[in-house]
Amino acid sequence: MDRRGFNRRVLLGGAVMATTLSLAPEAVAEAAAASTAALPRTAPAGGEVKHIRMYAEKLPDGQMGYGLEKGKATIPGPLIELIEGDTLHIEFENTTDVAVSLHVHGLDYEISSDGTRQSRSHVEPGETRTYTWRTHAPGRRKDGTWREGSAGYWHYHDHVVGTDHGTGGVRKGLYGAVIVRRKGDILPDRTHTIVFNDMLINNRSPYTGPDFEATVGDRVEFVMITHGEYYHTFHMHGHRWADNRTGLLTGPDDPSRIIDTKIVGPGDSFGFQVIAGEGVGAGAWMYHCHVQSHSDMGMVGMFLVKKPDGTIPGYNPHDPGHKPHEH
Ligand SMILES: [Cu+2]
Repeated sequence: MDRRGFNRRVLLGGAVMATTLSLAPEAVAEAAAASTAALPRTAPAGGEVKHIRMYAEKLPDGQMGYGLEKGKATIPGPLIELIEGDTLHIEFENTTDVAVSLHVHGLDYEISSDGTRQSRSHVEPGETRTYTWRTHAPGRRKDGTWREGSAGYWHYHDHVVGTDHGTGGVRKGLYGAVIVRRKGDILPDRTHTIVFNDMLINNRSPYTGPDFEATVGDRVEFVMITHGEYYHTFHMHGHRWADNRTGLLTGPDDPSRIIDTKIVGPGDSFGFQVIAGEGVGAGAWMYHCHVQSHSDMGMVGMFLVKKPDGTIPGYNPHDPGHKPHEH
């Protein structure tokens, strides 16, 4: 925990204790318990200039991926996290034998970082190009109107493999998640990326997950992206979220709808955080596309929420329970 988070926690803890004196005994006990619970960490102010290297690679199975190190490309590509005000320079090397690119949604970039053939911002085989992504905090324009900030659950993908829209690159796995946070946003314990790409999840074979592990009480964040030809309904069992920028309610008066399904289409992205097993406990909680024929064809994975002792009630890892069953 950073010093800022620690100070905040101490101050809030003290405030809670001070106000408990005039409350009923059960309220005092509850407040005391709350004061000992760790408050979530929050995003600090942005404004940093960051540099990373990124590679586009062909994978042994014929798919393609982005990676931060040579030989370590993954599908989805690396999760990129920024805070409003940050700038990211990506020195991008194409190790493949076809032209590739990096095109991002939601962030600020000049046309030279568009990642398209049409703007000559793609990268030929063996070549390197620096893409620059900028972000900004919300604020008032000179004309008095309000300008949104960059914060959101966004994504990047190839825009040139196969066609001038990157249809071949996206199909083969050239995509990944970008999170831009706002100062003060709650930080998760970990983040997972789920991509519905045509009828597959993260380009894996049907019925092979991906599965994600957590322990009851963990604050887990999901970024959900859709690519390909189809519309889907993302659904997670046992957990809900707010249909807003962060997936979290900002307070008792936040009017955001609480949902556990979301209709998604190609190019979409959203994200949310859950407290693993909150109110429902440990379990092998399915997430899947809720279009029935899609889930039946294997668009399903598991959110494996363990008890503190590491066990998951009713779950046998050798029988994952999400393989097709005949009835
Ligand atoms: Cu679907």
